[in-house]
Amino acid sequence: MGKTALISGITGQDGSYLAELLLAKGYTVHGLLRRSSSFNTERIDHIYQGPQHPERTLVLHHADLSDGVALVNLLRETEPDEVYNLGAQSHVRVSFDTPLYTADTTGLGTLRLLEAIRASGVDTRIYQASSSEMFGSTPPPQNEDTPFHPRSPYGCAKVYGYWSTVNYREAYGMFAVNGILFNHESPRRGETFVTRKITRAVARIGAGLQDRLYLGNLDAVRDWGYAPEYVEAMWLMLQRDEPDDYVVATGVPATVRDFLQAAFAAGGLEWERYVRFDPKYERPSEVDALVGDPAKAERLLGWRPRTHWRELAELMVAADREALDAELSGATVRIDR
Ligand code: NAP
Ligand code: F7E
Repeated sequence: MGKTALISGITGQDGSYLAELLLAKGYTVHGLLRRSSSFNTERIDHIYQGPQHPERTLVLHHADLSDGVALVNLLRETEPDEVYNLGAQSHVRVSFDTPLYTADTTGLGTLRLLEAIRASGVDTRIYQASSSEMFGSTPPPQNEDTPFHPRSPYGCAKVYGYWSTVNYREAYGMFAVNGILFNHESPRRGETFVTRKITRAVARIGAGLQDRLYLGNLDAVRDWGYAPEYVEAMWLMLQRDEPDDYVVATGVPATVRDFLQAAFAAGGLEWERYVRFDPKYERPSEVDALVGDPAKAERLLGWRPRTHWRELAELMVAADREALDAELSGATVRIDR
């Protein structure tokens, strides 16, 4: 019998790659689907199996991290071996506009899921999607021992989720782990995160559909990796004998300006001609520099980053150009990247 997993956030960037990975490993995958007035399954449509599918290994269930009872029912119904909590209001700038909602979904949502595991009596392991945003203003390099100093409602909510996860491990002996992941991107990255906003603009400017790109702080330093590689680390953490917390990062710094320059160059464009500053995209308190030290994950999980920011910029520009060409010619846009 293959294993069973439950993923919150399966419709997001990471959830879609993780679902692919687990299906390839022979898992039955259950995904938590938020009710939306329009379709929100674009990232997983290529692996979707309808209710009439004879041997379904991917099943979606309407539920929400704000509804603790629904989580208990879902756990009882699916009896997963592994739970991956990837669901969150994950946009840092937006968290300043919706701080209470972000705290409820991203922070308390984690506690609801942990408590739902206890209440359901299901024997399972849980992965919590913790974030480098928890380090905030503590200078790099950041590792598992670096003190947290979050700089946004999102970062504060993730710190709450982190410590709740540690507490359930210590208090109840739960196999609960935190993956402290640094920024990771892909052609499936949400369109309002800075990397995708840039690579999508390169494709649109190249096609004559856009002539300006408005951005905020170009001096911020980030450690950008490739999302499909990062979901492998999530899975590896749940295969260990003992639960623990791990930083997942490339260790290679770049500024937003570096990424911008590389992406526009990949599109044969000079960024200075098109990019303008708009303070709207600045944060009330910024995280200046995040650069991770993945030594522990390398040593104990055997995980290593393979793709770095410049290559990432190039592959994301290529994917956005391909998707736009397909869209303009009326062909189906590929999502299986
Ligand atoms: P994402 O693309 O924004 O996906 C977030 C997912 O959460 C979506 O499936 C979304 O559903 C779901 N969601 C939002 N609110 C929910 C709620 N109330 N109940 C249930 N599900 C809800 O994020 P991602 O980049 O894949 O990141 C995955 C996780 O890792 C998140 O927790 C994020 O905070 C964390 N993280 C991300 C990074 C990164 O660089 N990508 C780094 C560190 C940590 P809809 O599709 O319906 O909106
Ligand atoms: O911003 C700057 C911005 O929104 C990166 C999430 O996945 O990673 C992500 O959070 C940097 C910041 O990602 C624009 O000020 C400039 O310094 O792409 P971002 P993030 O805030 O680092 C962490 C690890 C997570 O956990 C989060 O879930 O880019 N920046 N101009 C801009 N950012 C955006 N979004 N838009 C701009 O126009």
